[in-house]
Amino acid sequence: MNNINKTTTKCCITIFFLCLLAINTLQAEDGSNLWLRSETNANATVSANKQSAAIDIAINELRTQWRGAPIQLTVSSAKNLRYLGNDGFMISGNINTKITVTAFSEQGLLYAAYHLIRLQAVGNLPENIDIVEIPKYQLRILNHWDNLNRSIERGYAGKSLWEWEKLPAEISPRYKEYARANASVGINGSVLNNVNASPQILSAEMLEKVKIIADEFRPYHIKVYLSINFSSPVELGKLSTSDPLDKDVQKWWKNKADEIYRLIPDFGGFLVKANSEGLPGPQDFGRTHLDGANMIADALAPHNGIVMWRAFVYNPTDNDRAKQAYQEFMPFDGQFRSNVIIQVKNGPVDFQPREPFSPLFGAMQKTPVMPEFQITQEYLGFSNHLAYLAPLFKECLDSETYARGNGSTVAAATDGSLFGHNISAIAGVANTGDNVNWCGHPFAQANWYAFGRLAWNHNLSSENIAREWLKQTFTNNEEFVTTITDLMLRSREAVVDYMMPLGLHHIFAMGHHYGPEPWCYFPNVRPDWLPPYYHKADSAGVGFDRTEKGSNAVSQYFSPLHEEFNDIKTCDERFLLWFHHVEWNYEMKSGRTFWDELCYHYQHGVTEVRDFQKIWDKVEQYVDAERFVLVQYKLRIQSRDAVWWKDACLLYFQTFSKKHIPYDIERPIYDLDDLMKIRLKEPDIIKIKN
Ligand code: BDP
Repeated sequence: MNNINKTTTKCCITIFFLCLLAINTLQAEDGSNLWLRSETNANATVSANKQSAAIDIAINELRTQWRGAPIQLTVSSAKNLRYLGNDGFMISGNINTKITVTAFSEQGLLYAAYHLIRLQAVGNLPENIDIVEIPKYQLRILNHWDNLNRSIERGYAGKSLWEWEKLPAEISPRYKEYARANASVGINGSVLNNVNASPQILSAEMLEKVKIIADEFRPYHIKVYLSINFSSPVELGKLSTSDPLDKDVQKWWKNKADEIYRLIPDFGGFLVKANSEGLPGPQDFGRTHLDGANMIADALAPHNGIVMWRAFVYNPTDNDRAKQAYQEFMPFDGQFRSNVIIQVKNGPVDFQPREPFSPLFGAMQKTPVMPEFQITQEYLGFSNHLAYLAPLFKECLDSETYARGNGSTVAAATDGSLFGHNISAIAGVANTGDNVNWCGHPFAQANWYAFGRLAWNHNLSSENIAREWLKQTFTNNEEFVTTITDLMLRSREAVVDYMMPLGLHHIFAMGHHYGPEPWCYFPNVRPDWLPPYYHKADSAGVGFDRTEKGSNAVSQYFSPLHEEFNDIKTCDERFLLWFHHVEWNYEMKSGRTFWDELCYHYQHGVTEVRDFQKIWDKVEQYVDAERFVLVQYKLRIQSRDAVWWKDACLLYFQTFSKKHIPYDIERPIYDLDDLMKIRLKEPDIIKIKN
């Protein structure tokens, strides 16, 4: 570029930013403060009956942000407060005269402080307060799929927050900021490393580093957990086997647990992915998941640690992948040690934009089971697409399992209320990274927030969570909040529509899972890793027959769901292709043929995102320029991607249906042949799109 051009360019850029400033006088925000943006000059009067690191935090948060009557914090071990559990609290009083906060444990005071600050920030404080809050799940845990080299499996917001290379000497200020953000929404645990775990995480050197992070988190009552690799005794301990029934192996795990607890006395426990997707596990030695889980549980039991054993297991057999977790785990129900909890993904396959709930929820009754959600949007457009996930989480939690008749929702089956287990837990695969705004997309922060809020109270509505998040993260302006809440509530359904409507699933491009590749086929790849396994399109129709005549996955659900899903006439159309191979001409409830309905769903997804762009542009006056432009930019990507998805899927399925796309639907703008040539690698997507 010559100099004149350079100067002109510079001038243009300056004028552009001046214009932006003139249009938008709100101070630019980089999103680093998340939803914790209250002014900190309140100078409130706050006192407590005890002193501790956690109580100091509670006092400091209130002192700097609370604008109301003096607050007295009381922690008391009185018997009549036991029902509050470790995390619950009571708040009473009048916001103009005096407020009393009481808890059984210090962390209750911490959560109460954040509760009060939130109520104030969203304008929901009644004059007279009388609140009792007890979280629904005891353990509310983030799972980080972070590798030791700081890459993040399925992470779309930069590198891992854990700076292993600098630890233990240098301590990033973000450890505390992260802990604070979690505590503010009630999250109380973090699994620091990837479920595809390196054995090295348990080395003495790494444990010294983990200890530092645990120390940073402790005042915020975030417990640290680690994912372990089942063959650590061989890989790290140089034993000749990792057989769970071998005495030396058992001893190795006991010693390892002792070593960890010497460093981290409140260590939470282990998360285990075993015999899944090529990882080692007890079955390598002819043992079972039960043998493996109980052996690890015995090592942790003396320290009150727990084992979260994942049910995400499947093998390339003739058997329907969606049935395998249930088949593997149900026979062991009731035989696990009391400190084992089975961690089950929300759906039977894998974090798809929509799945029915996993039939293990409700079916496993004698063993505690915890739901695992994915907050990071591996299958929902990464950090490029705006998809508010509270509706997805709630769709699962509110699903009726019929395990004990009406009222046996997934939430009730897992929060301890239905089956009375001693441990209850819920996990979300984190979407955080070292990006300045933590999550990549400004709206992805809402999913972290929503996970925490629902883990605390799954009865909260998606709408209220969105409203409170928006008010704290952007502005209290009612027009903004109402308009964008509506957009958020529509956003996940829009993604389902332009990616995989009507029960379609796993038709993603191989590997990165970003774009569409329903045609993807390699002769040497496991069939259950390829889209045709899931959509089974042919000239007759499309969809996976899981009815009694097909794989019979419907039989894993209680009556009346079993029968409802089994019958194409009664099956919820949102799950139609999940359970049925549907003929192209099948008549849908709308009166349209199935093919037409499919086309309209894809179109609807595209139309929705275009509408989101318009809506966002209209609220420009309420948003600072930095975040406004970023969201606007990401919505453009999302719009283009939605058309890409629609064209790819409709053109591909059309090769089977041989039907025309209804004429009132936008014509494809891409050629199938060209779309089939796209080969994105994960780093490319991040580079191109960010
Ligand atoms: C799949 C992800 C893979 C994870 C796996 C899991 O593609 O990266 O390792 O889930 O949950 O969805 O273990």
